[in-house]
Amino acid sequence: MPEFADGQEAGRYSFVVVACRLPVDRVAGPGGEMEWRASPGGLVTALEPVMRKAGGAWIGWQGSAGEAPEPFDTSGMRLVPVGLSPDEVRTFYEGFCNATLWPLYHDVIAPPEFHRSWWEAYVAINRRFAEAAAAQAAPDATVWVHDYQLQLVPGMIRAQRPDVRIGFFNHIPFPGYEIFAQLPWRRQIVAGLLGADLLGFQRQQDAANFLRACRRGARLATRGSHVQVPADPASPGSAVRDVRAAAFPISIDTAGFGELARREDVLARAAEIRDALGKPQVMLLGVDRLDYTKGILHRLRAYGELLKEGRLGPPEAVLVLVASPSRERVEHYRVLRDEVEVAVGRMNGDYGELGSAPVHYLHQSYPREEMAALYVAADVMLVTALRDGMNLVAKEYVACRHDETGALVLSEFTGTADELSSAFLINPHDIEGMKDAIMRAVTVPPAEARRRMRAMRRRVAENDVAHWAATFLDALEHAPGRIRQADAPDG
Ligand code: GDG
Repeated sequence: MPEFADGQEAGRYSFVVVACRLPVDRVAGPGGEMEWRASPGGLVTALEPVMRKAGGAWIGWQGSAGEAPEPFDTSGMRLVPVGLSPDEVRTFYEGFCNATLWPLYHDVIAPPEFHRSWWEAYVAINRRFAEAAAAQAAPDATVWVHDYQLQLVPGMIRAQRPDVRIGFFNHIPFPGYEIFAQLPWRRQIVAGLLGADLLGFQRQQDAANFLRACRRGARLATRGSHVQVPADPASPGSAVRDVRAAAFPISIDTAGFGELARREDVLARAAEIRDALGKPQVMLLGVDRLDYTKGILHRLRAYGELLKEGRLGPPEAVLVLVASPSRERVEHYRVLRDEVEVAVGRMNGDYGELGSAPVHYLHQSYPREEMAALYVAADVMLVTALRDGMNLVAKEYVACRHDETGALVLSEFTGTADELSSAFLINPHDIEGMKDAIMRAVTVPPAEARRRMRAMRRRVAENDVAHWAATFLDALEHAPGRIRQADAPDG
């Protein structure tokens, strides 16, 4: 085995994924014993089929505080848990990740908090992930690091293991420089990311924002989608390493959702859902993690006004609002939950009748089968995010509509809107515009609905998660990554 920095030996895995979360949660079973259970979420949904196929190691946190369990094998991959203490969950995960970076990167919809102690935790935990990755990676391995929780990891791995090829994918937006510049540690974040050979973003705009942060914040030269990074930071101006930053819009397991949506039990459940709702003519649906970026309150405001104006309402039309529990210990999420529940309660109080409520609110997580049944049952899907890296729910809905019926109301501020331009696009801040779009979706003539749905289904079929991963990994394999003399910059 070759040896690297600190006398470290190379590991065994030629493909290593590093993500904040493992694709499983450690939870208490019925008898109180701890067991592993597959966990929902955007990244897991996206990467699981790819990992299974490639085989390899996945490094991540198990989702609860405590010591890391021993690595183990499951579904054809090695899972390597990283432990976080209760204090680290508070400062790193709930703090710097979810109360600093998350709001900052989502256009400061909520005010980000800056605490130096949280930053120190971020550095320490990123190092822990980087060390675990460096220990698992075989000589010349490919390492794929994911998301905003681990932006320092590419640089830290490169320092230990210059032999490996490093890709990074950012699942959430990368903000404009005016917003990013607020971050007291912006220089370190850019330097950490530039440890990668290839940086993937959801939209062109996110990649452009990052390239601008390199020019403005780090005073680095860019040419097209390439950044020239000094190979030796101690002597800038000599040899450079090329890092590419480009858009790779993530997608879903389109065929998997399509199959689910054809299953007898799922179709029967979809019919049962409509019966339970009182057989409405129109079922509207919203499915999100209960998160302030998803525009749930804006959606409720528009729907509430439509109820008040008598343009929609039970028993003809009902809204099912699935808000899966998320980050419940972070203050902004607690406040949001209260606000959503007050709004739903008020609407049902004002416009409901015995046995007939305008909103069916579910603060629960469901198996994939139930999600598919909801998508099959719904006539109109409402995706009203104020800012969203991509939004997989919108794509899942489209993938489940085999008969080409159904309508998607989709916020312009999602990455998905760049791809699904045949949706009813809305600005969720424009309540009147959103109300009109909802009414157009509810009353769309069948031929127009079919034309729109067919175009969206074509796109989701072409760019599924396997295509996304293959495109990224192919680009990573061909990323320049070599050290050479600097070019003249774009200016
Ligand atoms: C981040 C970015 C980006 C939700 N509730 C349940 C459940 N889900 C699944 C959905 C979907 C996923 O979780 C949510 O993905 P989204 O894309 O809608 O949003 P985020 O969680 O915010 O994901 C986002 C994504 O990463 C991928 O890059 O698109 O912009 O914010 O797949 O179906 N799944 C199950 N039960 C639930 O109750 N089984």
